[in-house]
Amino acid sequence: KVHHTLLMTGAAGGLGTAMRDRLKANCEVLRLSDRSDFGAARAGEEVVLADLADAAAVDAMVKGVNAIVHFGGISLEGPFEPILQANILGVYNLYEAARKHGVKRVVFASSNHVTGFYKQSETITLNHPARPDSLYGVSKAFGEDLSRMYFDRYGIETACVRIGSSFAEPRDRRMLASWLSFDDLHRLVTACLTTPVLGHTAIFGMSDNAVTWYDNSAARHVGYVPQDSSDPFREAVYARTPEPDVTDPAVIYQGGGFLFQGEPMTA
Ligand code: NAI
Ligand code: 15L
Repeated sequence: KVHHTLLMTGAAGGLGTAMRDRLKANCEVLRLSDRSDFGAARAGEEVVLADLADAAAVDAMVKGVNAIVHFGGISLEGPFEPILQANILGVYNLYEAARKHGVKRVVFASSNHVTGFYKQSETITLNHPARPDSLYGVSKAFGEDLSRMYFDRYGIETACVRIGSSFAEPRDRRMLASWLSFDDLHRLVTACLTTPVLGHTAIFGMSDNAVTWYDNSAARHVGYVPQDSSDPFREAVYARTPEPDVTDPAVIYQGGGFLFQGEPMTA
């Protein structure tokens, strides 16, 4: 166990719930946080409720931890104000607290929506510029840039994990390319927490899917080796979902349906 006390934000959410028990293997004490109540601490846990927009609460949440897995925030496209509070002000508060309290490593849950305006016919590398598909995607791009500044200025290492679609199973045809199993997510977070020199890096978070839009070769130093694949789900997903309309932007672009949330597109 590399870290004594590990903080996981977003503990009440989907990934927080899935990672709660798994991350116990990575630390002596797992501190869990969310703004929503998710019940009492279990053995080996601490619970600190905090709204990410509240700098004082975030400071108290971060004080005394050795590393952070940051899942907390708005996880879908929607009105700007909550995104601003949770994902922009919130990530600033988190890094300020990390700087003040000497936390040296963060795993930041970024998103495939940072690059959602690349086409599904393209395989993108980590050197491709961001092309966010939504205000949500822009907020994650902000977190990626902010964390780079905190690395360059203060030496806080961060892996910006551009999670594809992390659910129990791939739900549709798009997720056959973007799916990240919970076990692979845990492998990826573990690699980010334990690789000797992380630096500042982005890394796409996907399982070993046959169809993929993502090339992680610029992040080999992280040592992430996925062991699951969406491939065994392919036939069942094809059988229960309609033939894709290849003129539909949700099928053309990697971000899928996120392009259609918010104000309608004009182009
Ligand atoms: P989720 O929406 O289920 O969980 C997010 C949690 O953050 C919620 O429990 C919510 O209460 C908390 N939260 C929201 N605003 C907050 C605030 N202002 N202060 C404190 N807590 C706040 O999302 P999920 O699926 O668990 O995702 C976790 C993280 O991973 C999110 O940052 C999301 O953007 C990112 N991600 C997830 C993907 C997935 O496939 N599940 C894909 C790409 C990124
Ligand atoms: C995300 O960023 C969301 O947080 C998640 O709920 C999924 O919608 C995922 O992307 C996706 O693209 O499938």
